[in-house]
Amino acid sequence: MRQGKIFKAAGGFFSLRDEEGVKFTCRARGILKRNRHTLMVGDEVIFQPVVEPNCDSAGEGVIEKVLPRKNSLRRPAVVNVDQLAVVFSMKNPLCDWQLASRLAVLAEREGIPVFFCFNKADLVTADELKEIDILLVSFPYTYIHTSALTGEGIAMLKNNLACRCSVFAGPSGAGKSSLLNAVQPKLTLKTGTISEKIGRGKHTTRSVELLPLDNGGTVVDTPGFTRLNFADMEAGELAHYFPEFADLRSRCIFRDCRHLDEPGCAVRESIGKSINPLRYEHYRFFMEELNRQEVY
Ligand SMILES: Nc1nc2c(ncn2[C@@H]2O[C@H](COP(=O)(O)OP(=O)(O)OP(=O)(O)O)[C@@H](O)[C@H]2O)c(=O)[nH]1
Ligand SMILES: [Zn+2]
Repeated sequence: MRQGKIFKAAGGFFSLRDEEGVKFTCRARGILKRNRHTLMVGDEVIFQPVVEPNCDSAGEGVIEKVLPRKNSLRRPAVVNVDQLAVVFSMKNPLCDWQLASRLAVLAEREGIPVFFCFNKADLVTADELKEIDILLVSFPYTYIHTSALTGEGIAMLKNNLACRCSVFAGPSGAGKSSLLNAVQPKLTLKTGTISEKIGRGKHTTRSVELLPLDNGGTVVDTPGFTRLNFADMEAGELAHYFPEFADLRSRCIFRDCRHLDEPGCAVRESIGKSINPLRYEHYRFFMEELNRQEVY
């Protein structure tokens, strides 16, 4: 028996790398299927090699057991994620700050650390950059400026990705694939606008795959999106996913304060101080959305 990690799943076959990085193509043992245990990209598994690999082809094997997961993302469907790299562009397209908060909430819910990557730094003036930074500083997350075009920030980004599994997410056209190509040119991911990608006859949706970096990290590039919903989240959970509320929540007069219109709300009293008004606006917007979800 050997241990491996699934890096790709398609049509009932799972591609995995063992601890030495050797590739195997495996099927799942029947019992796993009967128990409806869905194997996912990122799963650590115990497998039995059946055919050893040679220089032309991967080995073959059977997956016997799945090890416990530390977290799981729904979109993209990946498990055991170490961090979420949220990529936005400073311009073309402009940053959708609400979408940035939304992605952060979804990651917080899974306990996945987030960092922001603000790309296309080459397209903004010094004044525009200053405005972006004022907003960024109020987000309780680390961030870097990058340009896939000039190489700014790429070394720092690469350092950030070493020895862990990072999922890249963000709107279409922000430059996720371009950044990953800049980090490791041999990845040769497709880049361009959606119409360019379609025009070249390429698929815009890619299957989820863990891509290995030469610094020991793995990355998952995901197709861009513009809308994401909170699925099965309850309104009462939301405040827990705004880390800047953490120290304040216990100071609200009402224990079940939802930080909306209740008197003596420490969160609301901190708006404009430790809480950025825009972040609070996102909180209110998401609360309304979750309350609507609960009614229907
Ligand atoms: N000026 C400039 N253009 C960039 C930069 N990074 C990417 N681009 C361009 O932006 C467009 C979109 O880049 P992609 O890397 O395909 O964006 P993506 O986020 O992977 O997009 P999807 O695959 O649709 O989600 C391409 O035309 C890139 O050449 C950058 O740092 N500066
Ligand atoms: Zn409150």
